[in-house]
Amino acid sequence: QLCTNPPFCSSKSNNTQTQGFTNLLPVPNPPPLSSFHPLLQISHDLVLNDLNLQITKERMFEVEDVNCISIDWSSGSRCQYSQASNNIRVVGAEVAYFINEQYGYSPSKVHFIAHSLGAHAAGETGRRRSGLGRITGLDPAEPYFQGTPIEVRLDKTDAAFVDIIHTDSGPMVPDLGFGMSQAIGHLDFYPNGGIQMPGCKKNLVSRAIDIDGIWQGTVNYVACNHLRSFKYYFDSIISPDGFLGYTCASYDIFQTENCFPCPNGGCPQMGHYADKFKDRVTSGIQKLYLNTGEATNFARWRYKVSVAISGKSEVSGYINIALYGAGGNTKQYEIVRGTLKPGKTYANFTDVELNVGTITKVKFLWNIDVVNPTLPTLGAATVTVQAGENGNVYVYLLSTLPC
Ligand SMILES: [Ca+2]
Repeated sequence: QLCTNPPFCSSKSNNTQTQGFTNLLPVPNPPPLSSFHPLLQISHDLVLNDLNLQITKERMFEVEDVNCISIDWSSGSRCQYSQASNNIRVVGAEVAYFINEQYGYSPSKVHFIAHSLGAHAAGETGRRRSGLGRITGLDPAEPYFQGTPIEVRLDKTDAAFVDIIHTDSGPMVPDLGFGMSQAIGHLDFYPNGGIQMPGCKKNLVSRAIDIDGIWQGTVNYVACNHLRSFKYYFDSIISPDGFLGYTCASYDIFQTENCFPCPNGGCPQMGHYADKFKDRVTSGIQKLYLNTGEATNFARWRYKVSVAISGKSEVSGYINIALYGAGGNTKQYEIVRGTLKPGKTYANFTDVELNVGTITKVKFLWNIDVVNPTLPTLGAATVTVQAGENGNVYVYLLSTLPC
């Protein structure tokens, strides 16, 4: 059941170099590049394919000078899940051998970006070859791994830095959540709560009761949530200040209360730039929450917007705002809808589609639901905007409200 196809090895300066996997030859002069990113993937028709890996490499080359190696073990993964999950031991052993014997790179310069079962194969490599620099686990597979000893699965002892993106962490049966919910790395990101991703339909409820049946059944099932972890990583490569993760006790609390703004030490970023935070990881930081968009580009930036209004009578309507700054202007986002009462402050978090930077202007829009012949007016409004990234506060006073 071993991989028979060669991996695809390339670097920015030599995008066509290829080499077989099971019959490796020593590389006499490996390019002296800054680091080395093997992409260890699960090649499953509906999960990740060669095109995904090709475009990931090309995007990586836009931002840094690295060697990329894609490891194709599709012939070991396109079988019963129980067999595929055992095959990761062999894949992990072969890749450990490859790093040890063939390339002569310091393991500390190796970064695995590994999806699903591939994440545990990367963990197996790290168990056999200590000193790996980094493993990024993209929605590591749950069945046969969640709740197991650390020798069995990916964990934070497998590399100097282990970061995880959870995107399909609902239960496997019956909700077909393929990914682990357990936090297993130095930093575990749960975008959108980690279970249901915006832009994805809900996972089908499976009628199969055993995992092998479900795995085989995925030919009829598009693993949208499971694949999102990869897509977020892909977008993060070109978002050097996006995808900030906020430490919080749960996603519900993140949505409604004050796990905001980032503390003085800053927030770690989900995805490619997570390792900028590796020297600041403490035991109090592990589970991180953030929201994303529902389609590419998925990066979002979080602001808290508070609107205090005065006036004589309450009205029914809504308030929208748009932010303007050096980084551009955002679309309109709704802050409150319903009964607007004078004297009350309405606050909401909003995740906008660009990093506004220093805010220079806030566009404030409000409307009432019904035409009222008595022309109700709201009085002065104070709009306060706080940026999640640095806690900076911007206050705007409107002397009169449009009506
Ligand atoms: Ca491990």
